Amino acid sequence: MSVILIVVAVLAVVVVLAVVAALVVSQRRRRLGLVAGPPRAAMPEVLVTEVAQRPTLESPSLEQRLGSSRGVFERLRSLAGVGALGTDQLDVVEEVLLRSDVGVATTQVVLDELRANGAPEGVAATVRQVLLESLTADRSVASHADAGRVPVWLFVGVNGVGKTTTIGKLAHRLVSEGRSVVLAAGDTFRAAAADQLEQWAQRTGADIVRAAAGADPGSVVHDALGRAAARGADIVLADTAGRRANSTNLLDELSKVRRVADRDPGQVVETFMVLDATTGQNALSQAREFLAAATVTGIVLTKLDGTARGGIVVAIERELGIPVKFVGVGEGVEDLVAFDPVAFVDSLLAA
Ligand SMILES: Nc1nc2c(ncn2[C@@H]2O[C@H](COP(=O)(O)OP(=O)(O)O)[C@@H](O)[C@H]2O)c(=O)[nH]1
Ligand SMILES: [Mg+2]
Repeated sequence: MSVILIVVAVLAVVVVLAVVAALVVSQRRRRLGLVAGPPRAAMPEVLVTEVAQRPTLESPSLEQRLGSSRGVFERLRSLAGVGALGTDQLDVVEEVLLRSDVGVATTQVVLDELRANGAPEGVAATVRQVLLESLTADRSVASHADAGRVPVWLFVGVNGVGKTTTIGKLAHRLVSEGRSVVLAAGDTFRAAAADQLEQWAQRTGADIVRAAAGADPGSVVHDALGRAAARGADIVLADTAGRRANSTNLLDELSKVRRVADRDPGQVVETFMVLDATTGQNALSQAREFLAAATVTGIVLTKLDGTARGGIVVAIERELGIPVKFVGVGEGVEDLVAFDPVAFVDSLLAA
């Protein structure tokens, strides 16, 4: 019995000594920085909440993309609802609308409405209603041709507005819907233009027909149609040059490309004029030049993310009488949206 007690006592002493030795060693290592210190204190609750509210990695909302334009409307959003507006308030409305580039005509309609009926539900609600009433065009996009023909979307517009990028984004959209797409590198002004389109083809899985710099753009489009017909492709997206020695040459060239694209087996079902929203009212004068040469069926307004003057959408549609069908809101492949007036107007005006 006593032997057992002695053994237990010895074991106990050994265990205690081992624990003490371990503690001493670990203290020393910690002092030497060999082991991580105790876990940091938990974040204060306020910080943790902030972290949880940080934007996710998903693509930003339209409201975020149009943040600069939305900022211009801030003063207008804060005007409360009243039966009749004072001169100061009407001045604010006028200034905001003109700064946003919706144009003089639409601004006048809003002011007339506010003078006549006040703003019982708030100034933003009245502006929303007037803007929506002026954005009623048919925005449907044709993607089918007559039997046996290949539908063509033709893209025109001056250099740098975003034609090639828009074609890339649309190719991505069409390919992900399961369509087979052929890109025609009709901007033969510089080799880099076809290289840029080729990168989009590789990125999106679209097919591409290109030729050397200086080649006839009509023949590139012709070859693309031949390829599309032979392979039973669903659609051809044709890029064009945005510059020539002079604008008469450019417009002549576009008419020629269009004639080729519309000849059997091709059929032009949409001609998109691409305009850069950051050029504001200049986009309108550019557009008028192109309208003379091409039968434009829709506008793609790019770079709305890069301007505070997003109201230009309203002015362009009103002045040109051509529907805005897509808007560009960034440089990424997903950054093109079908233009939806309600989503657009709400992203500027909703509280
Ligand atoms: N921020 C922004 N940049 C754009 C948008 N669309 C095109 N871009 C940029 O505008 C520049 C010119 O585009 P590009 O497609 O080469 O124009 P093109 O000369 O008309 O073919 C490029 O740097 C594009 O990334 C857009 O919606 N938002
Ligand atoms: Mg280009």
